[in-house]
Amino acid sequence: MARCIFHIDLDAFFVSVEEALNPELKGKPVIVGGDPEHRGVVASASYEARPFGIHAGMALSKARRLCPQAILIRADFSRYRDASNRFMEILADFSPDSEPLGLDEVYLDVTGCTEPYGSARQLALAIKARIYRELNITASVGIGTCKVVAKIASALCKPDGLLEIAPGEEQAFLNPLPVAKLPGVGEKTEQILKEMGITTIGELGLLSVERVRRRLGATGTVLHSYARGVDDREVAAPGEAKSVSQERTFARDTLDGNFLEATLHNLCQEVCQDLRNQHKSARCVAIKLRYADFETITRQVTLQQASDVTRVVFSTAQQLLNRTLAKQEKPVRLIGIRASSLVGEERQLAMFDSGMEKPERLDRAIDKIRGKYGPTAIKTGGDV
Ligand code: DCP
Ligand code: CA
Repeated sequence: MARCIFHIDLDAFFVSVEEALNPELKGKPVIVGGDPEHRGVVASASYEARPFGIHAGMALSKARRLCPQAILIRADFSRYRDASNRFMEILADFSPDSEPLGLDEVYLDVTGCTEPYGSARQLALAIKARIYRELNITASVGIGTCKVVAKIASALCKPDGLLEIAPGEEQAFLNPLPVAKLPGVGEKTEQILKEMGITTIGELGLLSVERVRRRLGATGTVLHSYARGVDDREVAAPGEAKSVSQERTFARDTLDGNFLEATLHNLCQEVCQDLRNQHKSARCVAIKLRYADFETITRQVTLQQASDVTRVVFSTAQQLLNRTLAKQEKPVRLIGIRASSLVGEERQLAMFDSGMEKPERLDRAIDKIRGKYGPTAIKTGGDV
């Protein structure tokens, strides 16, 4: 099922907090910044100040030259922190899955939460209305099936906006936009892309990923995926991972089942070791395949019992892989494994406890060796 992700960003945040406290400021060019006598810079500019060319990061002295009538307010962070806390509390009433990106910006995964409101759009309107009622601040909301689309959408509809990109519309939405709209493309990257003849997101997506990677390294691979509307990152507060995953992109697309299986085995070992390090077990195991044409599929099963055992997770993943390969003969460019529905370890197993099953003992012995000598020190063969 397609995910439904909101990116919610408060408009002119510092300025809006000041305006809520002092409504006389509304409708006027207002700047919140540091100390003008000490080379302060603009932190936030009201939408009325922006047509003068004023933006965050600009020297206050310059902002004053551009718009002498602008009202300048010294930043008071305790106010903004309070407003931010209230903003986050409001969002928690709508979905448990939120990921703050700063004081005034949040991803909210509302997959499965929209029904009581009628639609994603109605839910977004309800959130905006609640924020406005309680904080007297407008928010802009981007709606998409992945983070990158939601984030770009919210930026495009500011201020007080709402922009929904329906499932399947991602590519058409992204294609005509300038590459600089992609999160992660700064001036330097924009310049490099320009030298490659690329100015729009659509053009970036059409390049071969190899070419982009050669010029921009690992970042290039990620940007290329985003440009194709492919972004599997989940919404999770830092330190609260809901899943553990690993994936590999191949240098060359492959149809070789044995090779895919061997790669999957290595990935399972890494994922299970992560689980054990975090003292977690997983109830769900999913594999992901991305084909040469970028079609991406995931196949998931629920285990009878939560597990962190490599052999258990691998044999499940292996079955999923074989079933998928039997149905579809298309070259694969990426394979991934994800363990989710994590539960804490019910029983803390002592190393080499006599009651331990053989595969568990083996995993723990490997963890110990890897802990000592590094992750590449040992790998079990494919038949373990
Ligand atoms: N901020 C800052 N210095 C910057 C950029 C931002 O202190 N260079 C602070 C002030 C902003 C807040 O972070 O109010 C949020 O940053 P945003 O980039 O979201 O900017 P605004 O909320 O001010 O405006 P917008 O309506 O464009 O989101
Ligand atoms: Ca903002």
